[in-house]
Amino acid sequence: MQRITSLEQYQTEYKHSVENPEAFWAEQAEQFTWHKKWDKVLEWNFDEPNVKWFVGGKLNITENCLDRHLADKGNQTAILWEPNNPQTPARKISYKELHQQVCEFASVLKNNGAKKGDRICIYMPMVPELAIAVLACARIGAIHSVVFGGFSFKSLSDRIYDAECNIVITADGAFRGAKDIPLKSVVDEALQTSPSVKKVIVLKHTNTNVVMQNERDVWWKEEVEKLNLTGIQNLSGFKAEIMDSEDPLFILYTSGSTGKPKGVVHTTAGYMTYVDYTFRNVFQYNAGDVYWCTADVGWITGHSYLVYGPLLAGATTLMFEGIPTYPDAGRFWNVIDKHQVNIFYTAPTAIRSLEALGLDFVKPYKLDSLRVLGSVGEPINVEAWNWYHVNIGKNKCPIVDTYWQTETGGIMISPLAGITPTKPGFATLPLPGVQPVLLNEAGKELIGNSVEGRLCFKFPWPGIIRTTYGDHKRCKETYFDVFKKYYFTGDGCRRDEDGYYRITGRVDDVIKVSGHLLGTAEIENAINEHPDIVESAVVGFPHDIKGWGIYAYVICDHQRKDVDALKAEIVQTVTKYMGPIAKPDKIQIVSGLPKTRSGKIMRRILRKIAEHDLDNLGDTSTLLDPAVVEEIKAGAVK
Ligand code: 7RM
Repeated sequence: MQRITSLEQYQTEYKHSVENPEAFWAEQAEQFTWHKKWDKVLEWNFDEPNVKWFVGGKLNITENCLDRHLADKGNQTAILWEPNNPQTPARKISYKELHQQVCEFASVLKNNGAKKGDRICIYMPMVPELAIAVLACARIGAIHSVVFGGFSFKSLSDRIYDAECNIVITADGAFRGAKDIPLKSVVDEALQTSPSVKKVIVLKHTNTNVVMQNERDVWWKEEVEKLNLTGIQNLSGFKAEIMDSEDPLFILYTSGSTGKPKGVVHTTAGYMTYVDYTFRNVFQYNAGDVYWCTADVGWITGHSYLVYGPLLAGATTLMFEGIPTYPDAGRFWNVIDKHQVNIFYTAPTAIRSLEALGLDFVKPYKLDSLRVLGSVGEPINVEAWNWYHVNIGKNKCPIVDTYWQTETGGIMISPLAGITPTKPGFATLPLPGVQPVLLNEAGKELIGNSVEGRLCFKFPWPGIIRTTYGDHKRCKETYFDVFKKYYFTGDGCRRDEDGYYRITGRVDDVIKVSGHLLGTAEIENAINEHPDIVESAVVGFPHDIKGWGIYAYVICDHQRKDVDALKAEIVQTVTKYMGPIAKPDKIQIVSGLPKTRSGKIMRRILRKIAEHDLDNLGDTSTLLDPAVVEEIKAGAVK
């Protein structure tokens, strides 16, 4: 499959994609294996919203990820797995082997009662079986809902409950650096409030002790062995279920402004076409390259650019179980040399934390296999961009700063590696098929360059969110009603004098902490689980490494003298209910919160205090009790 190779070609292709989007995307979708071609490329309106791509088409995405490559790439490595412990051998799984294992596990799912349309929750460590589980669901037409292994039982059970999953796929535990996280016991706790779950399939990985519940819990390995024991293979899973273009492929939960996470729904053909196109063009993948995306499959980046995008393109995708600082802060660079990685895609927060630990961890490594570097998840600051460019890319690797969201399915604004001239801090230009606009607060389009506003898209692309699971109204209200006729991202953005886009950050109540999108309301709910806390308000504050840190203002229902112990308990509570990623960095105990007369918390004021911008609190006269602001200012945590 060819790709864009010059800036002129990008410009021509962009123009074509805007003038004739249906022809453009149909050309991209031609290469795939279809059981039936589409009748119509696109049907859409942003009012309901209702978006359908490749209407009437029939296909299975795993035939395009796997079967399609068997003839010429059967023996090529599909997944290259690097374990948490550098002493454990790496694993190489060829396209042929991956195909076989996906088919086997698809049979296991069927034998355990799974069928097309079921929702299956996957809560696993970063091991190849995670990708196998994802693909096996897609093989049989079940809708996967992967929950990040760093989330705790409450977040997990909320997600299982919302999607009414009937099966959970998990492992005994996960290795993360020196730690060993007992995933199965978190599942057990979550399932106490998840009546929909009938089966739990457990992979043995850490050998942590687990309690297996009779009837409900089965071992992955035993279920696969059963297939072979019967002598005749159970072939039902081997044959891919034929899906409609618009059948849901997966649900992925993302944080929103309320405490309830939103189940973003992606469908089959559009998502497939979009992640394949963007993967090949943004990273400029060449046959034989080793490509490494460090994101966890629990996030959209892992779905689109660790599993689906690379496999659709027939690439070798590296999957890493561990963390950047184990056994030391040179691990990323060690893995790059060890596996001769050509394309490396990571997050600014990882770059900043490794930068802070010093160049001694970089120096032992050559890094000469690298050709392209990528960044995703939050704005990359100029300093981190330069450090990455000079010390990792040795001044010769283009950096693709890729802007996109869970809801967009794939990359929206980004350089094409080595083709689009880059500027540190800028995601640069929209990909073909992407039509960004900047609106002012009144919803008026800002025309021309050197303008700043709210980033929206005015035309659908194939990877766009279709609905929020079980609640279409929420999808409409969150993304399509804020500005009529536009998809609204929730991000602020500047278009500079050259027409280059620079994302300035969220304009709503979600914060990006170390690249993880967290809702302040969800964190508040977790804090409020502490028996002594009556109310809390969470805001973000700029953090050198994490991008944003979490600042929590809490009201305690009685005077506790042991303030430090109380704060430690709050941190523990959040870890227990939500997971360590949501731990507050700063906690301030207050007697009240700044509220309007109608009872709304004035977060603007709390944000300013968290940033120590005490002289610019704006108008506080509309507050119910302005005195509380003085108290909070006086007690602000440095
Ligand atoms: C892929 C992902 C989405 C939010 C998005 C932005 C922020 C992501 C960039 C970025 C500036 C980037 N999905 N964001 N990438 N901001 N430059 N290159 O992260 O759903 O988890 O988050 O992340 O605020 O709206 S996500």
